[in-house]
Amino acid sequence: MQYDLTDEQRMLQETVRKIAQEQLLPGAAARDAKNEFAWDTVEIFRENGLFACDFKEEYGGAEMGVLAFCLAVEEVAKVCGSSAVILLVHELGSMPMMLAASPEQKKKWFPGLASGEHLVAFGLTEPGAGSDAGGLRTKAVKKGDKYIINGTKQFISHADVAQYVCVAAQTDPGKPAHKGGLSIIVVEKGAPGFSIGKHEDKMGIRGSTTCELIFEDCEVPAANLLANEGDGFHILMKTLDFTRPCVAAQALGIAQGALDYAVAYAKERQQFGKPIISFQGLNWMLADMDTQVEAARQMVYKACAMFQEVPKDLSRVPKEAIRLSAMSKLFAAETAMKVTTDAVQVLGGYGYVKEYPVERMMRDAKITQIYEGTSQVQKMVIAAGL
Ligand code: COS
Repeated sequence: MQYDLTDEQRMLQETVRKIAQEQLLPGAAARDAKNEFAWDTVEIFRENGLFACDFKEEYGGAEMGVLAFCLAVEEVAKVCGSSAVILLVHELGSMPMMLAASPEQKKKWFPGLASGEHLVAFGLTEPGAGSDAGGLRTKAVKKGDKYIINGTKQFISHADVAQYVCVAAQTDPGKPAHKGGLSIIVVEKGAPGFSIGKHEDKMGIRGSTTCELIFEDCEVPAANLLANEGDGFHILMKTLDFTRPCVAAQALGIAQGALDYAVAYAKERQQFGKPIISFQGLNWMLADMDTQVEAARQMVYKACAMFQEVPKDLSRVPKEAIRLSAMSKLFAAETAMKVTTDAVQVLGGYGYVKEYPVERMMRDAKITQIYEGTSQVQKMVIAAGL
């Protein structure tokens, strides 16, 4: 396992940094204020081939791996947390397919996903099942060559704009979730009986939509089942193991963006006749922020390096990789919240108003402690490995 960046990864990092600074930064505040899905970001990602990063070349992907993908997420998140979510959800929604779809299914779904023509969402959470992933109640019953799905999903990012949603459902309610009770079925936009319910009005990442999904006798071809009936819980857990470092990369980017802004501000802002960065109380705070961000980066890159290859047998994902995935998400998310809060403090009154970006960054950081497993769930995963 190696996590020094290759020349190819550094080139991608520099390219995405330029795209983020020149094309995403100018609209970041407006995306937050508008509170609508950021199609302008999708266009920029499509034009620059960023959705392709982690797809295999045979499907039109760039096959650069999850570390490269996370470098892109980090650069985007430095300037716009909402735009970073658009990349993240694409990876999260595609991951069950990457891990468990058949070659025929991949051939059908991946070219449109790699180009970004189609978007995809991940349908796990329900009103009664968030941290308790196995407690979901949506049901899918096989009838002939179709599944009939009934239930409600909640807090699903981008399901309103996605072509596909990977939906987790009970296919054998008599069995516990992790012993064959759940399956993952790909529901396509426009499937009869599938509709979008309420849209959430969120604290942060407001350029990304989050909504409720309603399935009322929704009919889906049985051919859209991933792997075998009953494999669902395992696919879900593996998906989250693979994608938590990506959320960690978003948290890392938000934290670095806030730190950079706070340092630049502290050099300019004069009080008591000198720049505030010359006061030890403040520059020690910046030193702590810098140290935390760098520690988060090392964890995120190391976790990503462990997930560069998808093993053919998913039960062989090393325990060490699961541990690092959860640790990187936990540490980077906690760092993002701490560093953005401190960045607001460095800017004082200016930090508390919307004219300056650290206020938005602090709101955007909060979700990284919650989605794809709360910080408390990451501790459960880490503790389970001890
Ligand atoms: N990899 C492989 N196996 C795993 C696993 C993983 N990451 N996590 C759990 N398992 C296995 C366990 O080893 C256990 O198997 P055995 O019964 O054979 O020992 C089985 O799955 C059940 O494990 P456990 O009893 O710990 O499951 P729980 O449902 O109680 O909780 C957590 C597991 C909390 C880790 C899981 O439910 C989780 O990740 N929840 C958070 C979900 C989430 O992120 N939600 C956010 C929405 S998605 S945006």
